[in-house]
Amino acid sequence: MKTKVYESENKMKLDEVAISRAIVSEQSKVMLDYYDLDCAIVGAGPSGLTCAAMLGEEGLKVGVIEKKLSVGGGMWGGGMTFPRIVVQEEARRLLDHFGIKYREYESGYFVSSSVEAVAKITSAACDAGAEFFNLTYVEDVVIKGDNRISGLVINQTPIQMTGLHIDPLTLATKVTIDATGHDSVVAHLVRDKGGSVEIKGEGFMWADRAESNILSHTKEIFPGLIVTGMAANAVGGETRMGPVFGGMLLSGEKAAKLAKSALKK
Ligand code: 48H
Repeated sequence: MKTKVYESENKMKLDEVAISRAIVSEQSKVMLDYYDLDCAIVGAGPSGLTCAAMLGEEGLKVGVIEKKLSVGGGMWGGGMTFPRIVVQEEARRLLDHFGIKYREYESGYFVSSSVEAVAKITSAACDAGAEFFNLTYVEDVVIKGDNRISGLVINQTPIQMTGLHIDPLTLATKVTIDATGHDSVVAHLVRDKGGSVEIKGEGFMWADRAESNILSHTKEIFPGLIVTGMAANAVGGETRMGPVFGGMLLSGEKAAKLAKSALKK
């Protein structure tokens, strides 16, 4: 019987421990470097991803903190699991910017694959140098005497899921973006601990109104904290829009512009 040959003279032999060391060593370097950020984006849905790509393209040090294993937030599922999203004319240039294909349905409704949209915006954010911390959730903020958010308190999602009593770690950030969608988590954290943030709550479905007003709700709501995407509409007391995503992309872009000018100050 012939014995299988697994090794040849010229081929590098893979060492399991070297693989482990490579992962731990590289991630430790990234974490040490990225625990001091220009901008922390909480939530990797469409608005957070767009913001990350745009800020990264400006050469800023951006970390995206996402509590789930996968990025993309509510965009993967399109409408009621049909993996298609609609984008209106105002945001079509952003589909072009990210190289997302689309087809025009009737007049002015541009339809794209939700999977392609998540993949391409994420790819743009990675290419632009944004670093992702997935399976990590924000559980608190750092606010000191200057009454400004200067850091985020983070922990690992599996720790939250298992209810283990393990203390979190803290990272420093000059600007924080709340891109946590309907829950507007960071805004709630600040308000619930006495920060002067007013959260009006999300309204009924009214797509045209929601999409028309989202940019006016995308703003700094507390020193060092900008809200974007569905979080902006939830904080601003605005209506919802269903699976039309132009506003999410435009809001992420505006949040990036606001963060950039805040960083210049
Ligand atoms: C880390 C967290 C935490 C936390 C939550 O919901 P998202 O997709 O957010 P947006 O605003 O970019 O997009 C909204 C859109 O998907 C949507 O829901 C629309 C258009 N709805 C319209 C309608 O009428 O219903 O993504 C938010 C992300 C998610 O991935 C969360 O897991 C993450 O934020 N997140 N990450 N720490 N504490 N809380």
